[in-house]
Amino acid sequence: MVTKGLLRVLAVAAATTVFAGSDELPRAGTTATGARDGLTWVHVPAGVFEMGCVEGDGCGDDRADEKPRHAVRLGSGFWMSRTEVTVAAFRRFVADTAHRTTAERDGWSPFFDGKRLVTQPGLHWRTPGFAQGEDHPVVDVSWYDAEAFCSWAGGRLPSEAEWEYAARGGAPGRRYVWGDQPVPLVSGVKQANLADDETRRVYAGWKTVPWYDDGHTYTAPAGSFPANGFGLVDMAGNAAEWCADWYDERAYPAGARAEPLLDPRGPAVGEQRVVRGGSWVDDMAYMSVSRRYFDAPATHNAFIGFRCVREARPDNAAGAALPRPASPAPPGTAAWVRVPAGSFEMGCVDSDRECQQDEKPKRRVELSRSFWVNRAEVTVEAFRDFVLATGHRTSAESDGWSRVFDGRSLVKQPGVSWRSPGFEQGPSHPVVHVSWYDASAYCDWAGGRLLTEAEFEYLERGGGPPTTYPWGATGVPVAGGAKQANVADESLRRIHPSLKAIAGYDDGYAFTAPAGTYAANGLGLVDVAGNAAEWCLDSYDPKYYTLSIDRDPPGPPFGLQRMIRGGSWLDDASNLRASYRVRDIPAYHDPLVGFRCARDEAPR
Ligand SMILES: [Ca+2]
Ligand SMILES: [Ca+2]
Ligand SMILES: [Ca+2]
Repeated sequence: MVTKGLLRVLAVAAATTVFAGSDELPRAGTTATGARDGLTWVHVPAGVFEMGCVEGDGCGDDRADEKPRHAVRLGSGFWMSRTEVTVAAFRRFVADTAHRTTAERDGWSPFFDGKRLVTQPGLHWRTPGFAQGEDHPVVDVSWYDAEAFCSWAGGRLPSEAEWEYAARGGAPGRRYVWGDQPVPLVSGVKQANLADDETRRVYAGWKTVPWYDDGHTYTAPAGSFPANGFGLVDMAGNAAEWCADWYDERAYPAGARAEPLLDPRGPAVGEQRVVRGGSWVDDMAYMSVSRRYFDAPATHNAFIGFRCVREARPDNAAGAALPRPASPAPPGTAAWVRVPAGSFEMGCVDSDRECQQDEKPKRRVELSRSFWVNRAEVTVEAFRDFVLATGHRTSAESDGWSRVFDGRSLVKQPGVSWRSPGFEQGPSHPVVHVSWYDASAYCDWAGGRLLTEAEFEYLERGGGPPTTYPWGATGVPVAGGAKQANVADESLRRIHPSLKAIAGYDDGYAFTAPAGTYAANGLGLVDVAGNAAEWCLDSYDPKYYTLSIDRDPPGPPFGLQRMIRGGSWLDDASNLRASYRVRDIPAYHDPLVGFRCARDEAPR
């Protein structure tokens, strides 16, 4: 059945492929229309070029990362979208995949007020803060969104070398896409949409290109300015563009080389992805073809967009149509428990001497409606169902690395993800190496949502009186003679002897344990304390408890970090306190943090 579906999709692609039946590689400059995306794609030939700072450009201390200039060989030609990915093309992608962008999940994006970026709720690719036509470049897209689009379109993001090669358009040694003139004009013809007189009309005092008016304050329709030697437009300005590579200021090889570098792809591990080309908000300082900059992959703003590349096989002009994942189905492996409405003391317990400021003041919180919650943390098996149904790619997989515990701290390691977590996990273990975005996408699919922080602490207290720990007043997770949680214990200390653990307690598991190995709490839930720590819905505000409403508190309206509660297999007593608040950026992933979902209606 899968094969039949694939054949049908390929047949559709073949019907719209310009080169169907041809064995010849396309000539440079040949164009084709993308089957899915509707974009125009240009064939860029293989070749050798000089990458980096050109003579006469200076490239001072703040641009040392553009040196030394060095030869690069791109071993094969490729297709590249002629323009930045447009709003229209992105809309087709979203209609086809129901993709929710990072900005949409965050619930906010930065708005440029003329001096600085101000976090503002409700901004995303559909509403970036200014009017955009369908033919404008899509912005407010993260690197993850860009990667997902390019994959859907049958390609990938360009490497940094491919991007610079494409931007140079076959003309060697130029400082700018259009030549060496430090003004975006060639024979009186305007060359790019950047910070100009139009920009200054809205953002008085902003640094702009003097005596230049390109007619656009914000983004311009893709292709409003002349194409370069390869037939590509807007390689300078309009939207800046995500590249595939991790940024490394020392990415370029030091010293003389006999041979050009072949198809460089950047480092395996990093924190920031390369951005190229400058945007509508940038002046000439960002317009040099060799200019490199970067942002964290979850970044989204009104300046950065992207374009994709595609392998130049003869049959790939329109993009190979990928097999669609099966349509989303409800999870079969997750059990749900109904939690009654009620009220409880939230925050620091009086007798607890380890409380942090953000756990205070303690207050009575009411949850006015019953809700449903996963009995256990979402398991590897349930998460696999989700991935098979939706084709979801986790943040860790997109990053190409996650963190492993080396006995002292969490260190980045390539190839680690939920599929390959760095230690043994069976199907009923809690899934880890998942970001808040992954958790949020899973709960959407499961017909639910993440838990609010108040709901989570309510679950931790399990309907009992307020105590320091979810299981009682003492730091050892034993109650009624039964072990209560998988935490940092003697099992873990047998592997890492110097580790801080709960002395004398042995829960039998060094890393994660199968869901439900320990006693259920008063609400019938397992592993609320320990095993995997759990992402919550709420953003973090250290003062939230002083400001919050006490009935169904929803969490702050927005923030840069999301809450993590409950402690993990690597935590000893103090991090397992029921009121303890941990948080991180939503793109964070490690071997400690998983999640469970809530829903307001009974699962069907
Ligand atoms: Ca402009
Ligand atoms: Ca651009
Ligand atoms: Ca343990």
